[in-house]
Amino acid sequence: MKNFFSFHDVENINDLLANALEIKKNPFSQQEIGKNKTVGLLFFNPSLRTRVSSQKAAYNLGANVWVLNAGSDAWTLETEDGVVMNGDTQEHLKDAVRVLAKYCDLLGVRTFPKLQNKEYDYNEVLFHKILSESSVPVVSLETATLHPLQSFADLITVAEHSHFQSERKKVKVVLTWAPHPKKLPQSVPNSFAQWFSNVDWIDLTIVQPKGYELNPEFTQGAAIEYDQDKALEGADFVYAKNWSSYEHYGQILSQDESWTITMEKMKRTNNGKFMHCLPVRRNVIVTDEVLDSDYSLVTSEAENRIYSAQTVFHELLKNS
Ligand code: SN0
Repeated sequence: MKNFFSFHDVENINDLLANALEIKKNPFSQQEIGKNKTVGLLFFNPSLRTRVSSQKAAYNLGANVWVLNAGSDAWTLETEDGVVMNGDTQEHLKDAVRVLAKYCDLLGVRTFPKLQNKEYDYNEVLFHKILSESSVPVVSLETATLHPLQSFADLITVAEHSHFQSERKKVKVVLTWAPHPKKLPQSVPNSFAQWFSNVDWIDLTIVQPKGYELNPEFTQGAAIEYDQDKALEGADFVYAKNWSSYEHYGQILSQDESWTITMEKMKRTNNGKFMHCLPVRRNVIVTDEVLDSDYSLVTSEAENRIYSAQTVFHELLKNS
């Protein structure tokens, strides 16, 4: 692994998962890996779990950490090349990244999509500019189209709550669209689909209203449904998430409350568990009753963000 941007950077998912479960059992056993090393975390967008779990992951490895919120506590960065910078932007992204890479051995970066130009977002222009200027490995802390550390944490969580190894039976995971008042990225569901459709002990179903189909590049191998009640039948895990339309790019096409996950809907499942990456809009995506019940794994997923980050940082720092 040279950088960490998507599932394609993982050589063997079952090995990476086994490493994460091992690291979780013994999180402080590899402190020599991070000795005299620094992890830099650069945020262009807000964060709660990603920021703190990445810090914790680095500390567990014995590394130092700095965090910079480029959106609020740094110079306003210019991202376009070749511009005459006589306006509001104060420093070019190129210069900032070249310098920041000198201050760390690993650079984590968060960049959200603007949801205005599909091509710009799906070409991951900002992330690639950062990658090309960084002299150290770069880890995605969520980009315009993917959120791989979240998907990896979700996979750790599903593995911990599955009996797949003993029963040799596939686990049914349902990714369902749910309503939301704002237009949100497709990063979390794209990434979830990419990871979960590539794991041989998982059967993934994706259910959404018409017009909310994700980019097929990420959903290959998953069953695609439009009837939520039907999709939930027999589910072992229900992963709810809102996303804006990919086809009608960035638009909200529906706010249909009948897609909110309720206890009644959870009862259709195979005693299934509820999952969401957080932050969650309570009683919009899912009811309080489900979130506060034993069905909910959301806090465990967030806890596992430490171990997904630590496993990936470990892979990248061990060679640096
Ligand atoms: C982000 C998203 O990609 O959907 C981050 C998820 C890890 N979520 C939000 O932006 C939610 C914001 C809101 O208004 O609820």
